[in-house]
Amino acid sequence: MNHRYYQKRIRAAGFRALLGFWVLLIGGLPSSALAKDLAREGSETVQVQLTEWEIAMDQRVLKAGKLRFKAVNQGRIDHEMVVIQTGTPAHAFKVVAGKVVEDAVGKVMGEIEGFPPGQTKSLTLDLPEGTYVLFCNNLDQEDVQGHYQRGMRIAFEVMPSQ
Ligand SMILES: [Cu+2]
Repeated sequence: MNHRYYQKRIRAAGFRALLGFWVLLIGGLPSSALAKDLAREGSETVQVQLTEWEIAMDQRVLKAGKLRFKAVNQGRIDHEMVVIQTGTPAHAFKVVAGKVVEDAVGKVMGEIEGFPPGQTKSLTLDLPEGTYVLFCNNLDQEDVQGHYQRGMRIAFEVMPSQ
């Protein structure tokens, strides 16, 4: 009787160890997936900082392909981020009533709609070789000058991926 009791205890312990192994294995999966994601992010992410009245990028010569623009609003008011492919210099865009006429300037590749201070938004774009401008086209109520005119614009270049 005593002997059978210990056999049961041993089997239960073995089962618990096996269960623990599976919990570890399954629990370990998301973190390795996250690590892979972080590694991928590191090679393709462009950091963008939006403030009054300036836009900064951590890299301005990029490689063609999928690029993740991670924009942080470090200002005190809402800002947006528009990416346009254009041959026009960043300061020379056509502006009507405080706003850039986007279609007249080049090809809009994508945008992050206006978002509040303190927030971070991401946008992934598949960009071909070319010259680009990243800008904010917000115009505050009852203001004559838009954010673009106040300086929220920056040029960057996309090189062939070779
Ligand atoms: Cu802005």
